[in-house]
Amino acid sequence: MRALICVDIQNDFCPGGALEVKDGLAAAEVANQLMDRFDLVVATQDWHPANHKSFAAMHPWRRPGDVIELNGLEQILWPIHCVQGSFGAEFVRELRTDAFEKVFVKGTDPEIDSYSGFFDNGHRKATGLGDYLKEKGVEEVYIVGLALDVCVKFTVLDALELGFKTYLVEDGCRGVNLKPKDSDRAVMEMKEKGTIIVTAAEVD
Ligand code: VGL
Ligand code: ZN
Repeated sequence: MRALICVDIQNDFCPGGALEVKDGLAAAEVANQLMDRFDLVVATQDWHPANHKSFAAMHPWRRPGDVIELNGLEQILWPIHCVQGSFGAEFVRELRTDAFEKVFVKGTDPEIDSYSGFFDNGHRKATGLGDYLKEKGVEEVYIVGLALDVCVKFTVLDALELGFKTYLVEDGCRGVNLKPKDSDRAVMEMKEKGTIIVTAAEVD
């Protein structure tokens, strides 16, 4: 049993959004193409309360891109994005959301960020995605979405740690690249840790 995990393909991560990723809509296109090849399709959704402490605006004098310590963890500060119920938090219109068997929200606790679709950044709480996939008998996961160097990367690394055979569909991802080479570095790290890097055309 194999599953496709669509990570954070939301308006705020696409061009025009609050935390836009260059060519982000390409992730929706590739995800749509792949869905029919999978037994199970799930999604993650970045879903922050308006007072989430990953937002630079919650900290006097701080700017997006600054790094602070938040409850014992290093935290990059972001623009306000993916606020629960807002347009920016919705999946992009192009995405075939009807194919999602289940959606897992993350980043709901204002005190801790959650890049991975499986756990928060402190590995304190699970979203339920890991148990859900195991209950369904999933052994292999294919991951697409946004942003390659943030939430996709951490979702991939947790999938490996949970024992899934993990594939990154590289052309179905785009990165934020706060630093120019972040996406390249992220792919290298995922590969070194055992991720199989494929293109959508290689998924049968
Ligand atoms: C993400 C930064 C903050 C992502 C989410 O989905 O990659 N990045 N929140
Ligand atoms: Zn976020």
